[in-house]
Amino acid sequence: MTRTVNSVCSYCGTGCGIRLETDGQRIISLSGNEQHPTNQGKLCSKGRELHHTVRTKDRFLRPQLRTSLQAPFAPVDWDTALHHSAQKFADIIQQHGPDAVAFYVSGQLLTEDYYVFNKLMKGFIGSNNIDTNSRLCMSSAVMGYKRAFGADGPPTCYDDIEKAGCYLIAGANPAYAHPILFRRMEAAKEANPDLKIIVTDPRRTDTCSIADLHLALKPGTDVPLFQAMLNVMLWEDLLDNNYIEQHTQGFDAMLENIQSMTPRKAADICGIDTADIVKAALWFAENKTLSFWTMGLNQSTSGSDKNNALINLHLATGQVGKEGCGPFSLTGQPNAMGGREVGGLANMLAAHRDYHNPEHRKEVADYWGVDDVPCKPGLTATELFSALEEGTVKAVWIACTNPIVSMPDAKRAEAALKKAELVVVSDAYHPTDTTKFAHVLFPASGWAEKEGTITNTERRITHLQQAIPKAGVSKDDWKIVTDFAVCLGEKLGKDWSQAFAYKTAGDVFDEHCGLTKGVDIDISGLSYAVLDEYGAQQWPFKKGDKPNQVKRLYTDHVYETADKKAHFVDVDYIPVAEPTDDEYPISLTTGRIRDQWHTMTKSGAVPQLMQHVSMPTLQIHPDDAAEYGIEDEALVAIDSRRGRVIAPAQISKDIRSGLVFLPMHWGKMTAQAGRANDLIQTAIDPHSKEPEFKHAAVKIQPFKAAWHGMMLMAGDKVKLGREMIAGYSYGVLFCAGTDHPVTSIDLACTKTLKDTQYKRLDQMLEQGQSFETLTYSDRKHGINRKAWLDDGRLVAVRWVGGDISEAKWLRKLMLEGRDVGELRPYLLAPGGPVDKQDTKGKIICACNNVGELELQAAIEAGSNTIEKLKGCTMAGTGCGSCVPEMKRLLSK
Ligand SMILES: Nc1nc2c(c(=O)[nH]1)N[C@H]1C(S)=C(S)[C@@H](COP(=O)(O)OP(=O)(O)OC[C@H]3O[C@@H](n4cnc5c(=O)[nH]c(N)nc54)[C@H](O)[C@@H]3O)O[C@H]1N2
Ligand SMILES: Nc1nc2c(c(=O)[nH]1)N[C@H]1C(S)=C(S)[C@@H](COP(=O)(O)OP(=O)(O)OC[C@H]3O[C@@H](n4cnc5c(=O)[nH]c(N)nc54)[C@H](O)[C@@H]3O)O[C@H]1N2
Ligand code: SF4
Ligand SMILES: [Mo]
Repeated sequence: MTRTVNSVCSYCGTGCGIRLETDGQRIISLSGNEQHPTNQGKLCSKGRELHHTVRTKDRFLRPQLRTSLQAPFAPVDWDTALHHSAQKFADIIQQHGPDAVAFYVSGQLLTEDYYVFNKLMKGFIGSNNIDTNSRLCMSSAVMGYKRAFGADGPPTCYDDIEKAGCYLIAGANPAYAHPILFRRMEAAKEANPDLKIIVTDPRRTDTCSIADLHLALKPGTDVPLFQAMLNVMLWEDLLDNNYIEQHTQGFDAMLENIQSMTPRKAADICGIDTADIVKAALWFAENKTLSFWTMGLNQSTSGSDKNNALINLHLATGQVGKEGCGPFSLTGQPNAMGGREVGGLANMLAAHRDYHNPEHRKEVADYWGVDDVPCKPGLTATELFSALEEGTVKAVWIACTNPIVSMPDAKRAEAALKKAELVVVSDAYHPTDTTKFAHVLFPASGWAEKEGTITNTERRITHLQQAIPKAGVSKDDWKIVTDFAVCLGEKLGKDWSQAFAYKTAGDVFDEHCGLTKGVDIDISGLSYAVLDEYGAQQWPFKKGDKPNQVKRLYTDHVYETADKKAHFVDVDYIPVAEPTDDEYPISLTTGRIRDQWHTMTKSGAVPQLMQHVSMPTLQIHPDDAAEYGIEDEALVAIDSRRGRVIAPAQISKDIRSGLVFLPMHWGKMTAQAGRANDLIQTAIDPHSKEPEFKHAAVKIQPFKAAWHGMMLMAGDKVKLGREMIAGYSYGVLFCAGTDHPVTSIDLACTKTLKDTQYKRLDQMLEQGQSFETLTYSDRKHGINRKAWLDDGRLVAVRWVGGDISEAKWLRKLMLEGRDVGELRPYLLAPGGPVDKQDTKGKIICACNNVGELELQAAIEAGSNTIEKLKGCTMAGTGCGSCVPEMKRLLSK
């Protein structure tokens, strides 16, 4: 007996609908939901593999407790774990007050989870010390919207994609970060070749494959660019003066700043052509323009100002609240929007209300049945970690986020957690880089195991149904909070059981909906029943509203500000916080790759997703590589004032000279020396408190390794589990994973390995099994190679010393899984057999396992269009995420 349930992809903010077929125990199949308006059945490479992340070896099943960070964890029952942590929280609150404790939560929690965390901290513990990883992500966009419209309301919808005449994609790489939305943009461009597409990004990303104009500006210079564009529009008389007069405020006050930013001056600051700025301005003003942006604008010490400088362009041209245009901030996490709605940030109250407004506080307090809610802002993410380091906050509960990888200046984040008296972590996986710093661990039920709602980028709320039983004794996050709340109340001599008496996630949702009554996000007309009957719905959805009634906000041009007008914000150009100098002459930026999700606790367990990019590589321009003596694929040491990362170079003209790029995904557990946030500083935007992840000053030099090696492993036979990789403390271990089902690990070290260390590595890999082994060693040249064979098939290879690229053919051999037969003598010898060439090359299409070399061969043989290339190689016929890269190969 199988049944089908509705769910949503738990990766990006696009919010693709998913259908899961289940037999009640397992997920039997996963597919895109054809009925869901967001994706109409499509899924990207990550979404398609989501079911492979639910029952991995490191799924976290039982609560764990320890008294000190040195002690090992011991499994305990829920009561023990809850009472222990509640007692500690209560002691600290009684001794030091409610501001000595904090919650650090996540835009990946479901709205129901988020709501109860927020209610417990703000309404019952009595502090605003709850912040979320959305601080690292969306907070500048929230600030931008609030300053312009008086509320955090993204006014647009996905249907505008087909109705626009121009896109401005600013500091965003949707080809990687929002693939299904990008598919829709690609299709719109194909259907309407007149559609103008402008991309602003210091790197030529795959998103540029559909661009008519790419402005490769210097990091952090977006404000002057937008100001100069407005200046051009003003000069060319392209502004909507009626709109400005009737519906906005603050235009005149910013004129001086705008008029002094000439295109030439901006071109100088941004490092781009004057003519391109003029072109972008004309396209923007002469067409219906939809602007998309994400972290290239938000993650900056001038993030809020970048947001408002962009929104100013929309206000000046009257392009808000109308079809086919408007400012459209893309949310990163699946429920970043839901978190904003429940007010899960330290400077918000619940349901879009303000903590400094006494009326708002009273409304919320009355609804929750408490005397008051706090009027003092809470600590934001980086402030919270500083307070932990200083000792003013003594206990923290971290839920659904992995800050030891994702916070700027990661070593400081480690120091902060080490200092805390109590660190509670609730996660669906263990170990993670953060659980290593915890005293108490709560196992959370994961995606597909729980029910709830999330809100996507276009304000659309989808109901996720539970598909499979909860892993181990894990509980839904909202349930963990509820149980903890009752327990904490008891310890404080209070009865909170009525306030947290929810039996189901639906009870929480109904309460949340009730609290939104009368505010801009009013969803008092929603319930699970409505969502199940009519499908996912956008907010607002008032009592009495019809399904699909509201698509866009501010269509009446009445805003949520006190004067009901939209506000221009006069901003100044503020350069990056840590300018490059003689000692640290290179600018570092960080971001995402196509097939990994954040700190890799989920996507890192899926071999297919390791194929596209398997290591944290440093993207660097050929001129810089030449200047610093760095060769392609050779190891580079990247140093900032805070730390060092070692990564292989990937020389590419797609990045500006003077700038290097590192992916954000790898932490200590996945790459000992590859954690990008060891380099990033904690400088924040003064308004949004969002960190400057997109720039740090660094220096680079070739890394001299005593040896450099590679481990290849066939996934199912032998494995260095994540735990073992973490335990593998000698040398620099880059990364685990790659060619399915073969896993590879890149090793490098400044010291030569001792025989005992090799032995330990071998034991970890063999795990008591016996294999046929072959060895080849040449001490003089630091060569130490070993191959493991099972029934004649290659299952693992250690390749240390000599030319590492020579080991690549072994990957292929392993992948084929055939008897090595007559190749046996050549396996480890220098030179190898003659026909060892890799015929695939780097995997481009993860769905159909098609490599770069195969695509090149097909192009040379006459497949000169995307359609022909698809037909002959099958690449690009799965999720389509690799089509931009195929186009790039074609254009080469
Ligand atoms: N595959 C994948 N997709 C994801 C995620 C993931 O982990 N993996 N995470 C999700 C989340 S939470 C988020 S927030 C989004 C983020 O989505 P994006 O913001 O699109 O992704 P990033 O790679 O962080 O950054 C985008 C681009 O900003 C550019 N940039 C850097 N500095 C500047 C600057 O000063 N100005 C401008 N104009 N551009 C600049 C970078 O070169 C980079 O290409 O992705 C979501 N989707
Ligand atoms: N250098 C650099 N750093 C960055 C960024 C950058 O661009 N550059 N981007 C920033 C941005 S935009 C973001 S959003 C953050 C993301 O950073 P994080 O939030 O730290 O990254 P995730 O890996 O998504 O962490 C989610 C955690 O929740 C766990 N989890 C999964 N499902 C559940 C569940 O149902 N319940 C619970 N309780 N836990 C669960 C996962 O195992 C994982 O440990 O990183 C930020 N850091
Ligand atoms: S675009 Fe991909 S990662 Fe984002 S929600 Fe859709 S399937 Fe998931
Ligand atoms: Mo994010």
